[in-house]
Amino acid sequence: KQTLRLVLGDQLSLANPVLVNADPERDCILLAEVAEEAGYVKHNRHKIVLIFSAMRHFAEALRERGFDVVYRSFDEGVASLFEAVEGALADSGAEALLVTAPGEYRLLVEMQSWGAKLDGSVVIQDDDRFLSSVEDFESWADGRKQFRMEYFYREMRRRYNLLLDSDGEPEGGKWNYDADNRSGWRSQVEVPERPSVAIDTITADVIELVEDYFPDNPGKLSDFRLAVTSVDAQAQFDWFCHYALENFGTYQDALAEESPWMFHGLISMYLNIGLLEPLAVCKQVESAWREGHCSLAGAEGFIRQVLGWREYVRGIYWHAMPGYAERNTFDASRPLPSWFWSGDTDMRCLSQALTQSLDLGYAHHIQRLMVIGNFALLTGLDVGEVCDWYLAVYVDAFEWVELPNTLGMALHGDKGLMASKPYAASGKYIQRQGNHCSACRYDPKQTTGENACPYNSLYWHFIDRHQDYLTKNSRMGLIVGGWKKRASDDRQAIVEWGDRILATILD
Ligand code: DLZ
Ligand code: SF4
Repeated sequence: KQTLRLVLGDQLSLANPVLVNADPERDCILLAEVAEEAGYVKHNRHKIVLIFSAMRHFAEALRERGFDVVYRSFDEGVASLFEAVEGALADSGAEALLVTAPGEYRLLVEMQSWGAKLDGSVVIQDDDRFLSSVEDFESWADGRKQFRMEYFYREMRRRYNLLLDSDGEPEGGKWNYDADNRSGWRSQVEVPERPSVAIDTITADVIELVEDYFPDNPGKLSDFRLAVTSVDAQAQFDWFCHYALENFGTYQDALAEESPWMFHGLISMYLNIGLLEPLAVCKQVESAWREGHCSLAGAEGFIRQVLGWREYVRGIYWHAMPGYAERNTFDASRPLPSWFWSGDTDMRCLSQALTQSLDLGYAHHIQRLMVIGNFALLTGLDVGEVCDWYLAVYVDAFEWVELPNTLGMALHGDKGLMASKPYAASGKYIQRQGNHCSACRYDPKQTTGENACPYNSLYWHFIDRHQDYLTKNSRMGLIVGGWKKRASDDRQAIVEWGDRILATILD
């Protein structure tokens, strides 16, 4: 064979640029389950099963297309992608290696060193499966003092002609329907039951393997229910469009006791590993709206996430790496409490968000941002540790998407490069958005005292200790002003209670 084409565990689509021009006669394709990728954080077992099983199914699909596929399974003990490549080059006699640029900076740097270490040539191709290339984002960013997702998103809407009327203006006359997409949850409607994906023998084998090799990683595999092929992922997405999209927008920001996934799409993991394509899902949702299956606000909310935020965070990542990972606006350095790995806390909202994250590898946006992330922001947990936790725990987490969302958006570690204000909130916000508080031992209306919701004193503690910084933020200045006007006795009592919470809650 002439060329070895390496396909990574999150590049499983036929649109992957290394496969587009592949020739079964001349080329050989390599997929490898390796210790280094499976071990650089304590990945959720759902994530490992998803990736390994999807890799194995994809290898089968390539073989059915006539390709010569080299597949290294985890129990062969291959240490790294480099080792797998070295072996496959020697075995196949190929002279060149072709790979699509990886989604993580650490792996790109590593791959850039391969050429010098191997006999053959190494070509790293751009990943064109995104709707905004790294260069597109750079030219958008060039000369802007501040980045705002909203403006990036509007350009993307125009560029891809999504939700535009015949004059090229936004449908309904507005670009942004966020205000219609943030109802609180009081069990207003029934949450539809999600169909499970059948587990075939390939997935069953992988589950067994992962249970053997990763006994200490989080993830309750008896609940594994993810699609591992593009056909099944599409069927899950079709189900969403039929049964959940109708309520998706309204309850996008809601927090529910009774369901871990509410009306959410649950497709980020499929988009991120290549089983679904971003433009196709946006178009399908636009059609659903045009056919009357959901509100304009709901369709806009969905498309904003995929066409806007998802592309924007990737742009920020490649724009700001490698220094980005080291940023830490508030010098947050408290160690992650051990219960982040068990969910064992009396704070009901937080316990539920942590538990489902660990058990299922999934939590929706508001749980990640306003329950877990907000807690980490208010208590000043170590930015690096929190980022590693998110990278490990979620099935859809790859650094290009995880780092800007965690370090930038949730922890404001980048001084607002990513989002215009810190997403700090008290228990009042969590109470408004959902029904956890009525099942909680704490009271969201109290700020001090044994029954007070910890988020309340922690919120003011955060405002107080970072007032000099926050006062300069146009969206936080008023809050700081209001805090300073409160009677000093009140402030002192709240800060002292916050100190006590910090001293006791973070074991
Ligand atoms: C996340 C992951 C895991 C758990 N295992 C593998 C693997 O064994 N082989 C592989 O090719 N990819 C794996 N991945 C995905 C890679 O880590 C991913 O390609 C990089 O993080 C770049 O986004
Ligand atoms: Fe969460 Fe506070 Fe409500 Fe309890 S009272 S569920 S800790 S917001």
